[in-house]
Amino acid sequence: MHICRLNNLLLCIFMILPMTLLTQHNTDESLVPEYDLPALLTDSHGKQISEATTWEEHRRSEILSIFEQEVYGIPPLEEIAVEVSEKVLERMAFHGKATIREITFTFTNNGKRLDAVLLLVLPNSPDPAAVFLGYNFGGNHTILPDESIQLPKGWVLGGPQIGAFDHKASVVSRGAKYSRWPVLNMLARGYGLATMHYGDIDPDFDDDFKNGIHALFSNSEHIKNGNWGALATWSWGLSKIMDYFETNPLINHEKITLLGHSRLGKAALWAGALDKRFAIVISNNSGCGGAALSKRRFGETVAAINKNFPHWFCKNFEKYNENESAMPFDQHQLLALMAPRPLYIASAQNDSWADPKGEFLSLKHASAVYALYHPNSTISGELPEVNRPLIQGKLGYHIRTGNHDVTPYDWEQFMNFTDQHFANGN
Ligand code: GTR
Repeated sequence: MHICRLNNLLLCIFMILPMTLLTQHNTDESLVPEYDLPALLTDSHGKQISEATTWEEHRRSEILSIFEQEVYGIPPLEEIAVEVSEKVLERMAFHGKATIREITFTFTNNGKRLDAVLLLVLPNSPDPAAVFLGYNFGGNHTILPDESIQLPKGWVLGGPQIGAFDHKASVVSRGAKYSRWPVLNMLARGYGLATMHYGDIDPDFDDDFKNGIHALFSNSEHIKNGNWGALATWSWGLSKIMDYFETNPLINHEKITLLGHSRLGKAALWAGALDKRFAIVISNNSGCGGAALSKRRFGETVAAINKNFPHWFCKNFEKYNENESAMPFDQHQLLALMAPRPLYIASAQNDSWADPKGEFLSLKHASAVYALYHPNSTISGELPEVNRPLIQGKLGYHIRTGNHDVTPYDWEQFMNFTDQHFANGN
């Protein structure tokens, strides 16, 4: 079998494994419990919100702080030093179409240091480029076969399935994930790509909030107590990358599309909620703790995600294990925090663990906030048919055939959506 196909097969098994280990999860629509979604447009004093200004000045921050307190955790207030160094790897990549660079971010604090490497592919054009930004799972070297791209020096997601042995990256996986990052198509449409290995910011295992960027905040009681989970650190890293974009004249920092798949889709949504500089936000198969409504208890539940990944969220989120009905929030409110910026949610038909219908309903309910800005962004129908993208004003959704993954089909829709919004001036 071809090595990439073998990799993909094993990767699917690896991703699916946690689900099969959990016996009690529902994927039967008729067993979804009755649930009440917390109101989006009624504030904590029972006041109705009917204008975009009141949403923005008042209700939005109420919801944001619920998610900080109860789900992802409060970011540290302490500012840490960041130094950025750029290295050109290739000026005439893709037959002269693009330049490939590595940007190293060096974070220092409390005598500790962390390096994180961004791979940046920009079109060779005189105009500042619009850029897709997203974390990758296996290392920057998995995106392109180019031998000058360095391997992550630290922890990577384990397993021979992604060419990583003992949580160390290896050359075996160079270029193995190109299908998830169709750089040539992006360049053909004038876009650049910026991607970083997520483990550079925070390794994805439970070590009691000591490793990665957490270590640089080790004087903070707040961090030590587990109040800033890994998803929030990854989101924090995305904002640091955005700070850098603002200093680079080759990048049009007003045209950054932030996207993420699965756990990295959850991180992208939280980053998009906290940081309004991201012009467009895209979530691919982000599921529980991402786009999907938790109260449906379909596929992955709050208890399951906290059990398998105790380091992802803040400690308060555990209050809702087997107790979703007590949640004073749900994920439609997270999606609404992107308003009025364009937002695209993508699901996959076989990805019941991520609850495609719950992802769609979440977007549909969030559209009530978008409607305060643009009435044509209201979503009122049912789950669209597979492979029939729904574009409604600033909102987009598709459910495609196939498994939990990012495919060329997904990218085609993401680029169409981004083209449309950037051409319209946003
Ligand atoms: C699964 C996890 C999901 C999703 C996925 C991924 O094991 O249960 O929430 O995030 O991993 O990131 O691929």
